[in-house]
Amino acid sequence: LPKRQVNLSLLLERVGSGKESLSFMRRRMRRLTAQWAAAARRLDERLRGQYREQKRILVHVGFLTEESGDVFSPKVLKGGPLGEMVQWADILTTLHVLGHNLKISLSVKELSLGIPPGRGSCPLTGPLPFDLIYTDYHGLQQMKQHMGLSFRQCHIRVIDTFGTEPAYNNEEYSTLHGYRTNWGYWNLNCKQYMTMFPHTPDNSFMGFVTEELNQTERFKIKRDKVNNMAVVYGKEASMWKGEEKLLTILHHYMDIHGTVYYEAQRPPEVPAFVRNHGLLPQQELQQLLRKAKLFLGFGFPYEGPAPLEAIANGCVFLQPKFSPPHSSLNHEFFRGKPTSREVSSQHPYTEQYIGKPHVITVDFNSSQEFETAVQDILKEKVEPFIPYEYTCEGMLERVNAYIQHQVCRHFSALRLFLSTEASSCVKTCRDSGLICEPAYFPFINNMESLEAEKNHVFPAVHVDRRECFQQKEPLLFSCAGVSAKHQRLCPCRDYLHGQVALCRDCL
Ligand code: U2F
Repeated sequence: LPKRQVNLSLLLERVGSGKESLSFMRRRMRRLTAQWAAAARRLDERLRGQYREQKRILVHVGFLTEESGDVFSPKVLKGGPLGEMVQWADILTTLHVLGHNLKISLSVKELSLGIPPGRGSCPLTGPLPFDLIYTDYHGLQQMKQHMGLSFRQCHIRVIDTFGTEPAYNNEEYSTLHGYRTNWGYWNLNCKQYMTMFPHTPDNSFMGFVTEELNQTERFKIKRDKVNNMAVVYGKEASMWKGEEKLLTILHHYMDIHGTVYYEAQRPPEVPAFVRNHGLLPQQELQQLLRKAKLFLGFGFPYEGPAPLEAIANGCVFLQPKFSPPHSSLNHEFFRGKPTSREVSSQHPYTEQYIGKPHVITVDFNSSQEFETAVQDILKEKVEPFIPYEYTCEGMLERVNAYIQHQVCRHFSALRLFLSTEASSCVKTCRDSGLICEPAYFPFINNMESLEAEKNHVFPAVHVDRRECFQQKEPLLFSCAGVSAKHQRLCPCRDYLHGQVALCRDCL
């Protein structure tokens, strides 16, 4: 049994502090130490006696390497994206706390030292020194370039914020059918891609954690909440652009705070009535959120950690509905990402998995709807809330389950559905309170049918011809796939409340 490691000093040392991104991650790890330790103890109590293996794990953070250009690090203190840093800090901590044997690589040189020459090549000349490798798309590319990426691909896990759908992942299919992007077509098992939110169950949901409150903090929040205080989501002034009208409406009801980065002598372009604090350290942002009643998003950034932090601190998250939804087909930001997922609001996870009273999603084109939402929020009393899967215990539980038995195969959980036309299996299962489980596809791909074809919506029934089609290419089994001409055969399963990645009998 690997021993839990609740002392993070060795981990902090290994992460180092060569640049701002690493310092940000270290600060986060340090701040959350006690929370991780308490969670590890609780999980141990629950999983007592369960067999676990200690794995040798290499973590190669590709996007932070100099070789990939590392555009993130210089912007850490200037309003650049921090979500990825939050997630990597939490992944490293999870693997460390679970007691695995961890090696961290932040450059191509370290990567090559980790995998001795020849070891990665095919046929394998010796055993790989790792059981698992966590990396990202940049890292994958580097492994291919510098070591031929010929070691057994099943060792690899790719941290992939927005996810990769099967149609994009399969090289031949993506090329033939217009799903080829710069990122995709690695022919991995799609479960090897691990996402920031549970987008499609074709991928594994990795997630991150949200800071939890103790009794005293909960009490203080209740006592100190300022009912008419709002914080706007957006570290860059560009994220506020064009929103003066809504800000003016909001200002009738509430004091508006912001955390927009700006350079000395150059005040940010936000209305004068906004109280801008400048970019805050994470800890100080938490304090601000504890006082605020409302956290307001204007549509960008998509799917970041901040709304979960706001909800955890007792704010209501008010965000715009997107209709039509944003996707790689119609929006610059998603263009070229290996997914067709339709993003229905700034933060679909909070919309679909949390909802009212913590999350209000309305059409911001209607000032009336916006104003009514603000009025309702002022009347509502809301408690702090964190979905279990975003707590330290939830993340430890999930990642432990992935590492010890990645794919869930409890057949008692399988339920079969025929979708309506133009509906994905993600939606079909969700409409019945279940989740699509791609691991079951091979077992339901055995209908009496004339043909087997490579098509990412098969197995399915043709709507007009009432013909059944089977799937010929296992890599194309897809929860996400949609076709107006087909009703899909969908394998669904139940899931643990607050831990959508795991089925009820999975632990
Ligand atoms: C997302 O990236 P972002 O970094 O833009 O996501 P946010 O939700 O804005 O914030 C991430 C963290 O920044 C912290 C805050 C969050 O944990 O505590 N922070 C802070 O420390 N000080 C401040 O003043 C304000 C925020 C997403 F995560 C990425 O995957 C995407 O690439 C990106 C674009 O969609 O959005």
